[in-house]
Amino acid sequence: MLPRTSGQVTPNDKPPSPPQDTDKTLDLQPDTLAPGQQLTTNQGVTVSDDQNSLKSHVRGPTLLEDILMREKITHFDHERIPERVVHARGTAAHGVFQVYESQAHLTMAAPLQDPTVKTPVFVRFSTVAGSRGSTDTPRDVRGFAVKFYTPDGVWDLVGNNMPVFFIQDANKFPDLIHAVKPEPHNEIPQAQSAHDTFWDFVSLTPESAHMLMWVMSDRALPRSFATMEGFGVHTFRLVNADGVSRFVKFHWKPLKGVCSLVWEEAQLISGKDPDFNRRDLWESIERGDFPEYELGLQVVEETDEHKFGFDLLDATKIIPEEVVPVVPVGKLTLNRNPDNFFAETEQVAFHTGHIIPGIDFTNDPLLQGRLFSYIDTQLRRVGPNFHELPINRSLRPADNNQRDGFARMTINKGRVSYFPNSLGGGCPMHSPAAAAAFRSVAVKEQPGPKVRERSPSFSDHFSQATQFWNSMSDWEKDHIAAAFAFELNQVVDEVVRDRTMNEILVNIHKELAAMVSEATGIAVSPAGSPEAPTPSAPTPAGPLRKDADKLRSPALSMDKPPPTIKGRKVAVLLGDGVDTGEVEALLEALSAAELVPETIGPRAGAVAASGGPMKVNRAAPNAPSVVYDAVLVPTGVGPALAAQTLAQRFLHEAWRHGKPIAVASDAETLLEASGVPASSDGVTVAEAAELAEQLTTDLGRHRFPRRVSVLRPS
Ligand code: HDE
Repeated sequence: MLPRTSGQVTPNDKPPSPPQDTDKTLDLQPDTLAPGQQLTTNQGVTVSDDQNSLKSHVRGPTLLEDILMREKITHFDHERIPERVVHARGTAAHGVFQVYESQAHLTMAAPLQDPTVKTPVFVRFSTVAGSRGSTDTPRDVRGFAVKFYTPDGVWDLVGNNMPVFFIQDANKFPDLIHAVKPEPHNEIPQAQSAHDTFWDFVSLTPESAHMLMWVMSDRALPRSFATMEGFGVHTFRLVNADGVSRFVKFHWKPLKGVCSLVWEEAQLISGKDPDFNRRDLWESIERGDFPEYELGLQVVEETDEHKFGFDLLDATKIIPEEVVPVVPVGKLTLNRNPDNFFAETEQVAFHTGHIIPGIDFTNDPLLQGRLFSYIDTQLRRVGPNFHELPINRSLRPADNNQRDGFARMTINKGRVSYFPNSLGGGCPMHSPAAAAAFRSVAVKEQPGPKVRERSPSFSDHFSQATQFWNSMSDWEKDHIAAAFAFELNQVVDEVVRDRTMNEILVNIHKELAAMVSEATGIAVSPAGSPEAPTPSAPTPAGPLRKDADKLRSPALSMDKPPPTIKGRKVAVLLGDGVDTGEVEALLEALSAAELVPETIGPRAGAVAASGGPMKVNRAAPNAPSVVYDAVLVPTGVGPALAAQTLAQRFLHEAWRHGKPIAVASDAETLLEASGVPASSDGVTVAEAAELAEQLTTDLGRHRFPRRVSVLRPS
């Protein structure tokens, strides 16, 4: 290891929660500091008084001499680093990755070799558009960035929860982001695409049609980071020890299945608990319910590169799973929360260019631009020695002739900082023969003139958007159409609204266009969709694919029951008069089903139960229904709650958002008062003994999304 000059830090005496020592955890320990007994300055001098500044007399002015106050306040003044220009809002966790079987036939990548090896990882999830302090649940793409600390160096797989992107060429990224971020004159709206500039840009950019379908679907509203997929998006390469290269798409499949919120719920959560996803991740790890994902590979032989009808280098396209199956090769487990948000989550620096032997790039022009952008942003945001920060540093010590720069920590010995040299014995020397050295795949590039052009193989912008629509269930289509309608109804400019309808939506599907037209009042032009390329678009679409209407990929639909409901939160509404035995049995049954029940009382503290005071977890005004997955009302509280507007709203919202509801027979009046039809799917009125079981069964469906028409709100 390189010598660490860690100043005043002492080994962390607080065990990580839960104890999970990976090589990276051990590597972080010398830099991890638990609070000590005595307050010191940054120079290690003991502080006598940290509450009062130094003054000329007791009511006099503060003295410039006050080194203690000046050190404290100037450090405070410099506490912030620039937030990420995109993906500013995020949260992260430590974990491990373990391959099921060696993939040496495909790749030399260290984490994919030995099933007995656990590779430490740090994973950061994020939203894209909002600032660092924005809410967790806007309609947005989620980042899914994984840093693998391998013996061959750091590998970053910087992906999203959607497998495609808005644009095909990195040169357009600043335009896309300027369009989606708050508008520059008034910095409104925060963390939303529902405004004129975003729709102006995308309606002029038909290549974004496929991505728009993903963003307008409930995929943009994950229930939990543990219930969303991850994708490397671009086609990468896997390279084996013989130098054979194959194309690959990386997938993360959550073992809890893919589950989302519904839009109205997501909006309410933004106010009630803006840290909803962050809290969920933190709490689930603290209680030992570790989020797990399988790494899946879609591998394509080089000889098959051109057999798909679209270009593998085009990041607006998926390879449907039905065409090339996603093969699960290993498991990622997130098992430890960071000790310090800033030092770890904020300072972690991902870069698509951080790869290791066994992985390589393709010519995807979006990926090529990212290779430039990420290192550039880290230099600006964290500084030239970002790689030395504990969270970023490689387990394999960096050893080269790069020197100096702000906040350099490594103390490089000797007089030699160049290569070749003889004064340093030629060290550190490069390794032309070492098997583990990184070498770019010797791809044969086609000769030709330099051009600023898009390949014609990138011009089919609508077929896969149509395929997405075709693959949805009825309620998913409703939610997508309602999302487009919501966004377009926030757009003021009539030209932008009309162009989105008549140059984008009608080309995706006439049914979608009709549904959005009905909800927005934007007329579908009688001329129909333009078969010719859009004249106003800088990257016009090619001719529409004639068989697009037949394309389907069932894997795209979220209309599937999740494989497990472990960790779902159940609200148990209590009040004075509940039966102690009944409530205890219910809570036990819910916990036995691996659910997380929380009792809610009319006030903090306890309710008067039959067996004496019964403590509640939360008070009703602090416990909105939107942060729970299901509701249970035991015997004895329904009649009193029926008269309370807070309780009525709780039940009604849970019902509107499709959540399972189970109430004791005496709570039917509460359902009535709340406007919840007792006959709805997923609503149970039963004897207490049956409530927990029925609720558990219904949670197996996640939600009952057909209860309310989101296109025609009641
Ligand atoms: Fe990023 N992106 N991106 N991006 N991206 C950043 O890097 C960029 C793109 C993604 O948790 C920035 O450290 C360009 C696609 C994630 O720290 C920046 C282009 C995908 C994260 C940047 C893209 C992503 C970022 C801002 C178009 C999915 C958060 C701060 C060519 C495959 C990582 C930073 C974290 C962050 C540039 C498009 C994923 C500026 C130029 C496509 C998950 O470098």
